Amino acid sequence: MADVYIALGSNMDSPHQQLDSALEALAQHPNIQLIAVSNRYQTPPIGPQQPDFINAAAQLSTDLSPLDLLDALQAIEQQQNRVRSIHWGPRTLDLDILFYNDLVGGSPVGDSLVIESERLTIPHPRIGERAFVLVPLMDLNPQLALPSGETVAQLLANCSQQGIVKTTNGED
Ligand code: A4P
Ligand code: MG
Repeated sequence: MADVYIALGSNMDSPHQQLDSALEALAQHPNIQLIAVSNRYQTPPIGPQQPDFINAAAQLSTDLSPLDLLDALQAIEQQQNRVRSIHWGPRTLDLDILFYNDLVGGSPVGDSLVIESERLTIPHPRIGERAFVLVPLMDLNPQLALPSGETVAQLLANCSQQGIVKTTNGED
């Protein structure tokens, strides 16, 4: 089994509903258990000019390999009409794997797996510089660490949180 943290983001077509549907799809997946979900945050866009995002993070337990989990997340993105066009541009749903920690008998084996393959980089390469990822992760586990040893809490202390606002998952 693995203890996994993912990022959820949307800035098109009712972002809160996009996150609701994604979380429902994750919870219903036979190989995925949804352990915890962070607060949701409205965040200014990084990249081209576009609407603000709604971002959140979730902790999952799964027996899927990292690549099988990526397939599962991309299938959920596809179900929700994700169209890949502009790099870093607007999207109905983005699901990224942040950390993937192997567990044996329920206990952590160590820090996150480190993977650098064509389809997958874990930990996600831009965690350290993105408050829209770190702020939701803080809700779940401030002690998660990059291979450098820097924790989510330490990384966030060096990041601007300007414009990030906690929201309720009500109206868009
Ligand atoms: N890929 C490699 N590693 C991973 C991983 N750990 N998790 C590959 C998921 N996918 C991973 O992703 C492109 C390819 O990355 C995938 O096919 C997979 O094989 P994508 O989702 O199709 O493309 P993308 O999301 O446009 O690119 P990327 O680089 O993932 O963008 P980011 O870094 O996720 O940025 N501003 C705010 N405020 N909030 C946001 O959520 N998001 C982005 C997207 C830009 N600005 C934002 C936000
Ligand atoms: Mg992505």
